[in-house]
Amino acid sequence: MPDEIVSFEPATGAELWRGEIGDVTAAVAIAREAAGGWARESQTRRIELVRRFANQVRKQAEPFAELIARETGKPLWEARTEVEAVIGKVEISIQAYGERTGSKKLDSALQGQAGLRHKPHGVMAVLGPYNFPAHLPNGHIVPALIAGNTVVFKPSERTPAVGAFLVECFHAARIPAGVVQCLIGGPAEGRALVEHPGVDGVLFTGSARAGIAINRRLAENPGKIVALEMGGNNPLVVLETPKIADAAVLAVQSAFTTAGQRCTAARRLIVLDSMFDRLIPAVKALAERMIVDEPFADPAPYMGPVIDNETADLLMESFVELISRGGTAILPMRRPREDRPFLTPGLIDSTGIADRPDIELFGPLLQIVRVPDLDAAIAEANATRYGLSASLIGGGPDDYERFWNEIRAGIINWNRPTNGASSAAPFGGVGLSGNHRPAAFYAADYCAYPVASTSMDQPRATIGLGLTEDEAPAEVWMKGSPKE
Ligand code: UN1
Repeated sequence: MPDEIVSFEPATGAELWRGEIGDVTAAVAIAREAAGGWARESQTRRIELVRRFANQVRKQAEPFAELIARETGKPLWEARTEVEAVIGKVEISIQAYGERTGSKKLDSALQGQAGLRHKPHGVMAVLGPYNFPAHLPNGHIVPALIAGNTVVFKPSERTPAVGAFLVECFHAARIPAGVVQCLIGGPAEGRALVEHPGVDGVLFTGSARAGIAINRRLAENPGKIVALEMGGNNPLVVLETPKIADAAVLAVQSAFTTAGQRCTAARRLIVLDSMFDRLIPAVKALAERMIVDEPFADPAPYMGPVIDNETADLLMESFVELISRGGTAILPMRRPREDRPFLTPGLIDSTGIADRPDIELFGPLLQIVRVPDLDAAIAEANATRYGLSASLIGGGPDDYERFWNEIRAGIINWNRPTNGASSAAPFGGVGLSGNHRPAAFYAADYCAYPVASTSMDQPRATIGLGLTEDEAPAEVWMKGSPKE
């Protein structure tokens, strides 16, 4: 077993970072040790500290963005938006904590007081993805800290440098080292962390396969809270619209932003037969114009490489596989450099494929499915075990109303992309996309549990019924029982 994790820049293949694999048991022990003190800190103090964290990130915004761009391969302009999202998360999470899990008085018919307050779970394990190596784990870490939990964060083994940088920003804000830790490791450390009895909750963002494995491992631990943010096979339906150029832009933005490595990326462009000949050439022309290059290139690229060569190999194989099953290449996906994971956007008409595989192909590959009408479009859009995001383009308000009612997904948009979901809204889906613990604005919900209380200053109690009147022992215990 290697005792180090090494990360390489996808764009160049150069080694970027290496670090020793962490000790799961030691990290959990430290987090447990810190948990009591952190939970007892005043709410005001915890909020002050996470605000200070936001300032730290702001101070380091440019080196942070450069590191994200290097380690993921995403364009620098996009890495900068990720850093902004990390900063923005703090105020949103403070507001969400108050709205979703604050304390309140409850109406009480009885004397005394009734109230609702929330408590932290204790030690939270956060398992991060590589596509947003800072923003998505941060979306678990910040709400967890505000609620009073301590955190052991294991970044993806493909993006450990960004994970370590993020945690250094928390420490630079003087959040104690034991309150949030970065645990470097691969799948074995992830498993050990999930199963560790000292961990009270597991907050995961990644593939459905890994999420299901976590769920299985915790099947006999119903007491651990588990939040799974998984993938999608997201549909983008295009009905009649005169705005062809805009529809094409929405399609390529939805499918190819972050080289298609977004859980919310459109995977299936479901288009009316009557729109096909107008829309598809426009989508193709736009996709052909997209610059694919290293993150710091000038002119700036739309897409960088995918995360590694193995992933690029798999995507190229998937493209070929779809063609061999009856798909028609509209724009073949290409790999301009054999040794690096750059991929140009691919478009396949998959209408002719009999059993289209319902899988998440995590890269710049968009399948097109032709349908005769809205009924068929909705049926096709729902033909997936996932249910994260879905968009409708064109049509009228009644079409959107129907689409909204009949589509099974946690994000349903009209004339907007499938991706770019707001941090100020709940973020999650149905089916294989999650376990009904939406993140973003609702992350507060899984970071604390509700405690209902009734209270009085003094014990004061009487029993009004069912007692003898004169304090004599009762002679009849049960109706009909023989008297002695
Ligand atoms: C996306 O749109 O692709 O804060 C991800 C969050 C969400 C993530 C969105 N805004 O969790």
